[in-house]
Amino acid sequence: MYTADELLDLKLQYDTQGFVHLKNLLPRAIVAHVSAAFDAAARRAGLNADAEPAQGKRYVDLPAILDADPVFIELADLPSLFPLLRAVVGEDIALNQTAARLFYPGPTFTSPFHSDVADVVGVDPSHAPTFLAKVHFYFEDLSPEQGCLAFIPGSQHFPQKHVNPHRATLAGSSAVVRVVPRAGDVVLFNTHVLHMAEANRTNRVRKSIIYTYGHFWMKAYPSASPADLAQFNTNPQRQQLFGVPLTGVAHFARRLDRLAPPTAAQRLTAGCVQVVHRLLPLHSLPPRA
Ligand SMILES: O=C(O)CCC(=O)C(=O)O
Repeated sequence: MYTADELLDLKLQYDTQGFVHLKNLLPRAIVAHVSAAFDAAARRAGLNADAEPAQGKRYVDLPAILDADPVFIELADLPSLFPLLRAVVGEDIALNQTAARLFYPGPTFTSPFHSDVADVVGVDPSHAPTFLAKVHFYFEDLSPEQGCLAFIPGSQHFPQKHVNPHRATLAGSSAVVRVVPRAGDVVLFNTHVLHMAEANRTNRVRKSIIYTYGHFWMKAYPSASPADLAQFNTNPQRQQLFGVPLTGVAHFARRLDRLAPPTAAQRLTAGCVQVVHRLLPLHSLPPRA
């Protein structure tokens, strides 16, 4: 667990550099459990995680990983990581997407240094540092040539097209930082910082778990919630994280620091507002001054 000062430092690093490499963050038992559950899920999907590439595919994301094993639910709000996630995303944090990925030996499948959100409409991600954060969890040591992440630190602040990602010599630039993770490490980054996965030049598949966090009011991918949402009935933090709506609480008002369930009066008011909206068509409302 990080102290309050360490959390402030990590958030400062995230805000300035756009990413943080959190070494040895996952407890050993979790690393072993994730590794076994990942391989079991791969086998169920008909893949041998340690075998040759699937025909023509550079990478495979295992389906419905949150249903595959309870450990993948645990990863979503791991006590050693979650306070930092809350700090960098905000109290309305919710899971937006998950992936359990096998990246086979060969060239990269990602675009050269890119932002995930450069084309989003209505938000300027260079001025929205809390918009979306991504976590790559590693449960095996990677070698430097095994499809590691590379970043251009601070580039999340740049205007569009400030960097030409196709410049042939960019990969060798002194501005580029590569992260070589070991089992138990986590890499957290702002999805707008310029980043990419490099080629996997080894003969071993790269395995990772990738969770993206946004805000409760955002539309999440189906991969961000397990099939059984009733399992969170007594856990309001997870209800928020996995996108369970609550009667009487607006999507824009969900906050981890306001987890108390709505009072009977709030539920009644919300119900009345809905009834009034249904009964009164828009044109019957008095015109605005
Ligand atoms: O390393 C990967 O699997 C993908 C890297 C990437 O571009 C991303 O996570 O957005």
